[in-house]
Amino acid sequence: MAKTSTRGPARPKTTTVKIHDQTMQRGEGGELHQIADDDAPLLTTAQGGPVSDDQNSLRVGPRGPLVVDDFHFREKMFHFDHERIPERVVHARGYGAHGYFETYESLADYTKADLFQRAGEKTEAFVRFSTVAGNKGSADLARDVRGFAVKLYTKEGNWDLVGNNIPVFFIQDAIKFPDLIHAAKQEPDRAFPQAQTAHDTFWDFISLTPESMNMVMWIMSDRTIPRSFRFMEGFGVHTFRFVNAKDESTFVKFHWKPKLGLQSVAWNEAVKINGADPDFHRRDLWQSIQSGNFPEWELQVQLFDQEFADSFDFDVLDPTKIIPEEILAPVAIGRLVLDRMPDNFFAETEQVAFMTQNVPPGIDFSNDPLLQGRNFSYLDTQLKRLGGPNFTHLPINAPRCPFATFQQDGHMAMRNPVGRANYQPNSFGEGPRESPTRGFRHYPAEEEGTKARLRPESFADHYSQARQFYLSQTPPEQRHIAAALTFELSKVETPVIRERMVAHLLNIDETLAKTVAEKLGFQSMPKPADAAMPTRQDLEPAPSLSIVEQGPQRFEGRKLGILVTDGVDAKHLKALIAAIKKDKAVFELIAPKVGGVKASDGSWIEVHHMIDGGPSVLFDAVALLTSADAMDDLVKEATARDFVADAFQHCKFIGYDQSAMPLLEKAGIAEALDEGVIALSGKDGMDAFLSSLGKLRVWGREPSIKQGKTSAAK
Ligand code: HDE
Repeated sequence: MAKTSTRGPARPKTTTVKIHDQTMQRGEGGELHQIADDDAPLLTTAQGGPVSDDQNSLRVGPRGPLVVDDFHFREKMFHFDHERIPERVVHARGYGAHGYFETYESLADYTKADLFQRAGEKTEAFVRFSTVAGNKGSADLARDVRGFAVKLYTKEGNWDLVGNNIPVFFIQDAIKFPDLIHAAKQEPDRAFPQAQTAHDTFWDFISLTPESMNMVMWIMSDRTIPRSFRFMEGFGVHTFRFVNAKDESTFVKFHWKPKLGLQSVAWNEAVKINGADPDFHRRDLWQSIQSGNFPEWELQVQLFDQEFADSFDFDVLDPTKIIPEEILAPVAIGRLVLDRMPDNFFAETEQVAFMTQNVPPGIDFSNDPLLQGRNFSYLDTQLKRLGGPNFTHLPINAPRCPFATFQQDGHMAMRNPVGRANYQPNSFGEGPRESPTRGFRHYPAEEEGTKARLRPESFADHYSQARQFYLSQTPPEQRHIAAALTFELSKVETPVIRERMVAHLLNIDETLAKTVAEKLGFQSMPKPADAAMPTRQDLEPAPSLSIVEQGPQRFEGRKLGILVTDGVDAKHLKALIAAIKKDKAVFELIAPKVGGVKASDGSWIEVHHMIDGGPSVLFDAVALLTSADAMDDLVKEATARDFVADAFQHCKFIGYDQSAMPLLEKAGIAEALDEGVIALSGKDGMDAFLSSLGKLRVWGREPSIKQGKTSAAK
């Protein structure tokens, strides 16, 4: 029988090493140990037990088996194996930030909601932006609707305004939502494509759902490829009610307007951004908040009564329709500022639970069947995702106002009521009480009718607003819609689905339908789709529907990419950077090597990216501050040529130092220079470049690029 030693095993021999400014222990196997000292806290298990060694699991002999009484290993692995929770069934990919909402003026005439009673009142907020179809790890610039979900922690409980960046929706009845989402997400047999609608099942469903045609125009527009969350509008979509202290109701539609104006990217650019930086939108929000450039939106409301609602042919309860802002001007009632990133993505952004049914007294629902279906659905999804009924105990979901319920127990209960009476009424004088005056009272709408499954006739006009949206776009935006439809339908393998879509387009705009049919290579045009109601031809175009019309006319909040080389004129660079900062914009430097460049005055300039890592798609405009000496090498770099060619193709403003001319030539644009390619020579050149930047894009360049009018294409 082997002798058992009464002594413990010999302690492994360790040596002390210095790595940068950290003192560590190197174990016998070469592994590094960070040992607790007065400055660093002691590592423990989740039960609080102190841990002696987190690098090596417990084993018998140096090369022997692991042993099961290693409770530290077991607990660490157990927890790791359970780190994931189900991703959201829709809107899985998202990013959030904290901030506040500030009320402009009292809205007491319209609503008794406490947050709208006092001018200057600030209410804590959390906002989560998202894409709809893609999985949690999908790229940010998928063509998709963006979620714009706002949680306001009011003094009368949480108000969740769970909206999108598009004011209409695909369907009119919540019962169709599972079908829509099944069709949009990856196909069930092959599990692709994810995060895109360019596939058969989506367009099959859409082409058989005429009520989605208005939304189709919106999703094929550049609204679904936003440049930044910061440059997007948000919409409550449905008609809600404000209810005042006299129990009078006013219909209300909510619109978030970005202070920095609207902006989207080009489709070819979006595709490349997804490769260059799949976290483009996350990084953008992170960087702007961390650097103190807090994004801001104004909350505007369209207010109307039943009589006004009745003046339309369409129904204000139909979420596929808008009331154009030109017909009913929105009123600004407050502003939302995002000024703090979460400390922890999972704890806050992933675990935040939005629910449309969270409304404070003074805000109520209309009979929009989509909204009412949502009010029913959102609670289930939180239970599934967060694992139990106590998700309101999580700090991100807990109200900030005092609250008291008789709810108890359940998974992970962290907050159980004290005392004997856990019910009411009770004889012990314990626990919270209801209040007929301060409590939420549902608006006493009078309803009547026969119980039936039906769609009202007032929901039957599927094309008029789709046409109005299309006709409200500027020519480049109309081109983008045609191109997007062509691209998406070109990915549809079943010809009859393509034809059915073009048949719908014929009811929207004949030129659009013909353009798409021609680009798809149709041999003949289909007949227009059978329409429940004819398309109205008399709806006035509404400029508020165009992104370009609402452009900011300034470069604030945008990013200039400055390509520099050794020998860059230091004074010139400094002047450009100062001017960009003055415009409240930001810049990043790109160079052949990430270590930096030596400027003309001998100073060393550190840069943000090497050219491969900082392609021009990541910037709103670019400047080429080069030197003649560096040009020989630079023109040989394919990525440097792409940097310029892409910026040109994506209709960006390009400022260049004369030394960069050979690069423009190699990029194939030297002979196609237009008003967007500006020589930075002298103060005049610099001023011309800077004052152009606010236009953001030279869309007028686009047709000539499409026709290949660059020297490279000749
Ligand atoms: Fe949602 N939706 N939705 N939705 N929705 C969810 O809730 C649902 C709809 C929207 O950042 C889910 O917590 C139904 C319209 C946003 O966490 C789920 C219907 C609009 C977010 C759900 C709709 C939205 C969601 C999935 C049809 C724009 C992300 C995870 C009646 C006005 C919120 C979750 C976040 C999330 C159901 C339609 C916006 C399953 C049944 C219309 C921004 O409950």
